[in-house]
Amino acid sequence: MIFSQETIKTRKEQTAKSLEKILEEDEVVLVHSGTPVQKPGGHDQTYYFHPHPDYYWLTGVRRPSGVSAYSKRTGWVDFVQPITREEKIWEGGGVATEGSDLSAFDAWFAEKKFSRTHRLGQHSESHWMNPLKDELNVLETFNSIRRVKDHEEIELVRKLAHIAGAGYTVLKDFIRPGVTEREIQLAYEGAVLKAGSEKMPYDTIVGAGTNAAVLHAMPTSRIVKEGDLVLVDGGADIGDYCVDITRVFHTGKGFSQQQKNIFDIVLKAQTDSIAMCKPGEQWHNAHLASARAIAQGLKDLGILRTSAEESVASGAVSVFFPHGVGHMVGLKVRDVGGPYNPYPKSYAGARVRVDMEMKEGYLMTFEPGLYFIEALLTDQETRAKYKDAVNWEEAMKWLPVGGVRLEDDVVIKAQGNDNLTGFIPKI
Ligand SMILES: [Mn+2]
Repeated sequence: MIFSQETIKTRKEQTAKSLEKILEEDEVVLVHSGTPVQKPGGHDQTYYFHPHPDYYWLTGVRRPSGVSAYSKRTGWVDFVQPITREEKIWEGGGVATEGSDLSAFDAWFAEKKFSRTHRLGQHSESHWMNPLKDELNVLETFNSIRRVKDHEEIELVRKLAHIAGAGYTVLKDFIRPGVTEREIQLAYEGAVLKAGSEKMPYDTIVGAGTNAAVLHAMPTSRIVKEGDLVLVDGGADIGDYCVDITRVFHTGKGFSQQQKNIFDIVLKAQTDSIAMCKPGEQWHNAHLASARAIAQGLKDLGILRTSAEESVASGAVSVFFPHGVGHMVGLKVRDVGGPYNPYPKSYAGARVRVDMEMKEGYLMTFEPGLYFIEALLTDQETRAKYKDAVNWEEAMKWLPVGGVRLEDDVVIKAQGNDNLTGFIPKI
């Protein structure tokens, strides 16, 4: 168990207090762990099991099939799958967890005769009993607590930041002309796994030269050339908790003037958004702060023709900064990001999926980026839309830079945000 019993107890008490306000006397909330997914044609093989984050956060238990039930009448009642004989033989046992035997659940549930059941976590389709809007109410009550990270969560992520830091330290010397993107991936992942990461929280992104402009660049056999900028977006993971970090590297002799110009703009975009993001602030204002810095920088370089304000208002800046400035991170790389929002609004031309007010204790990534994406710069529709706002001829000259993204994981605080990954050098 990563989290102490005391922390788990606090989480349950806090959740119960909030659920009490919205539940009727005989309603129940069931939080499900989920079941492993079988590999197609894999017979007895399953994909690596991740307990549903809602269940894991609440219980600290990683076993499949568990159910935590809450009602005003019963308080929290846990049902867990006992460790089987097969598990002991094939997998070496596992950690026994507290709770009633799962086989007693059906009888318990029938006996309580709850008037309504709300289900959270991963459960089978046949368990779906309530209209969606009821689920959302319970889910939002639950997630509003989960969004605020507790002390043990923050300390775990801080530890992960140092583990990832070991990987970035190795890359500083490793990235030289002649190595491939794949070798960079292996060097990074090898270092963080050695340093204590259990697995990678997401596919490590490595982009050299123009590949740095590929937002989700998967490492290829491309060989790093003298003067290439290399972008690496890699994390570290313990118990599904993670960090999400992006840095850029040069090949040993420093950045070219063009690369440095773009780097400086992105660094300012990140600093500006982190500085203005306080409890009570809307997250989309952090996005706008970064967009403004990028728009101003591109105006100064003669790549955008319109003023920073105009480029943000028209969305022209999104030709170079096409994604949102960040997301909630912690328990998985996309942690509970905000109330269910199927129709995200656009800000500065980019769809910003996380759109909510910041609270003390939220853990957010700040990852502004500035890219020269050939597909976008040559797209006829984009060119027509921002015809006069962009100096297209000038923009094309910057294609070899690829792109720069800088990403850190920051705890929002009333007095000075806590950048957990900020100690990892930016250059
Ligand atoms: Mn990210």
